[in-house]
Amino acid sequence: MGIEYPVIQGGMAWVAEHHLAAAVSEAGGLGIIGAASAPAEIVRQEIRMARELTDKPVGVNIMLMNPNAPEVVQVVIEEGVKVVTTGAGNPARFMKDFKEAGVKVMPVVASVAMAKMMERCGADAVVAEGMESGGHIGSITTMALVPQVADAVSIPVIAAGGIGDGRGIAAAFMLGAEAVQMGTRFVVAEESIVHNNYKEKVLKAKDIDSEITGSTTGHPIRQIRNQMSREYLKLEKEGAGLEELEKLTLGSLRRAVMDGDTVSGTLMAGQIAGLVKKEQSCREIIEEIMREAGDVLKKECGRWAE
Ligand code: TUI
Repeated sequence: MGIEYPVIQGGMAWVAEHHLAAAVSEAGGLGIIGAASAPAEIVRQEIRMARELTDKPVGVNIMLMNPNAPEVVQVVIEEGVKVVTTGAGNPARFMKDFKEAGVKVMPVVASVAMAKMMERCGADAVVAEGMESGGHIGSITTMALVPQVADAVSIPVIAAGGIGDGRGIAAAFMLGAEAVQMGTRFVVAEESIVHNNYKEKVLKAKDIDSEITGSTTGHPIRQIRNQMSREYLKLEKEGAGLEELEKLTLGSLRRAVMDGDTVSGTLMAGQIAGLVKKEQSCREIIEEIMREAGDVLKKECGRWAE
């Protein structure tokens, strides 16, 4: 991928716009623009604006539940983006177009079966994402998922979910990953456009402060506990229908990210938020975590060599 460090930034809806993606790439990682539910032309503009900020490669995350996904795929190809991650679904129907255009595809998977299917249909790598992650998640932890995926496929595995510092990177390597994807730590980056109220919630969160809504809808979402998550879970417990639940969450991530509404907004974040304690530039984050990873790996190797 032509990057210096094996650190990929999660393609977070509303959060992963051009400033953040360009800053991560400029710092030697792989910045990703999260297309989420944006119209394709907005994604085109985001790609172009990122390129004004960096000459390094920037990828795009395609959220497959977006009805506009086919148009976003075309824009990504037209704009000459070289690497794509996908989430919340199966990208098989786009694989032929991506291959023909020379785009590397790294689907996010939450199970071994999905990882194998993605390898069969031509994925260049898979992001094995555990349920410690923020946002839309599967049901297996990173610790259990990554080694099972690494054994099941021969393409590179990127670990995601619960990784927030160099110890997490070192651990991911031990589990068979060749790179990591981080989201929550980048939510509070200096270059992240996330509203300060949201950043404060992440910085103050403890290990147990997230919860999962939407388990009954088939789209479980990890977020920091607040009035919104409590109300949602209450409605779910009372057997509310999809329509009523969707009414509650309509625009709720945008409200949190853009308006700083920490009451009725959805504060997506991973379980690792508890160790994210300060706002830093993307360069500081990446340099710090790579130094930490090197330190712990050297220390452990020395211990085991004795
Ligand atoms: O996609 C994510 N995380 C996200 S997407 C998102 S936007 C959203 N907002 C409201 C409702 C739903 C989405 C917020 N966070 N992570 C990647 C990921 N992909 N996690 C789990 C999966 C996944 C799940 C099922 C990947 C494949 C899959 O396969 C289903 C199939 O079609 O076989």
